[in-house]
Amino acid sequence: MIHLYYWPTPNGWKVSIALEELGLPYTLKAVNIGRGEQFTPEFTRLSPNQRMPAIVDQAPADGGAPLSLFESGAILIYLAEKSGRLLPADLRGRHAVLPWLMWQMGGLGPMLGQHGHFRLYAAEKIPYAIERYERETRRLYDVLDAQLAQGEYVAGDYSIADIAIFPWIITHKAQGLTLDDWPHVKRWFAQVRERPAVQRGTALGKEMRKSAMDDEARRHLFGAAGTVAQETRQ
Ligand SMILES: N[C@@H](CCC(=O)N[C@@H](CS)C(=O)NCC(=O)O)C(=O)O
Repeated sequence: MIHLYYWPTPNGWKVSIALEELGLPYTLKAVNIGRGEQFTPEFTRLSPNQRMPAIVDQAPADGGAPLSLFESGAILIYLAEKSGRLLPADLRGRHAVLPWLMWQMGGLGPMLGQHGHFRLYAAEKIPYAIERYERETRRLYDVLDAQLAQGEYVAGDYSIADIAIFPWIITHKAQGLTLDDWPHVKRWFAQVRERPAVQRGTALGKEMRKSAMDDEARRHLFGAAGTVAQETRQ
């Protein structure tokens, strides 16, 4: 059994989708990031970066003590290796997938995260920041579109690279983008969205997400600066 520390956001969906795809049994442990549960001492022991997702595998393959992991990319590799699926074992297949996983972790996720923040959530709308991250977001979509022009999935067969990237593409409307600008991404997105495991993974905990971005959530997620700016605006 795997304990999944989770809140329904793109980084959380990567792991819920992978668990559903792999059919691994798991128990949901909600981490309400809008209420600061990522900062508790118990959760910090599992995820020193105080971000979800995290997992604890109660039955790791070596038969040893429960194994805990943070960082969604590392978790995806672990789950793929545990089940021998979604990450090819051969040298070339494996190292076709891993660069795209790292591209998502180091580029697509952080840049879209910043774009979304400055566009939607920042109390002060700073044109320079919005334009800078929108330019980078569009460049990354161009890169993904060029890659998907060459094959059905991101790197060979459907893999943890697709699973890492897909949840961030879900956010395209909130990012003010239309997939019509990237036809190969649009085709791939529609295809991946049809997968039953993807639908189950992204539906996990949907009801928990009802609470809006209120002042308390802003304080936990954006810190004192966000709160001060918000209060000044009122
Ligand atoms: N690189 C990390 C990023 C995780 C991350 O940023 N999670 C966000 C939600 S999508 C979070 O926990 N935010 C809480 C906060 O900002 O305090 C990963 O991929 O696991």
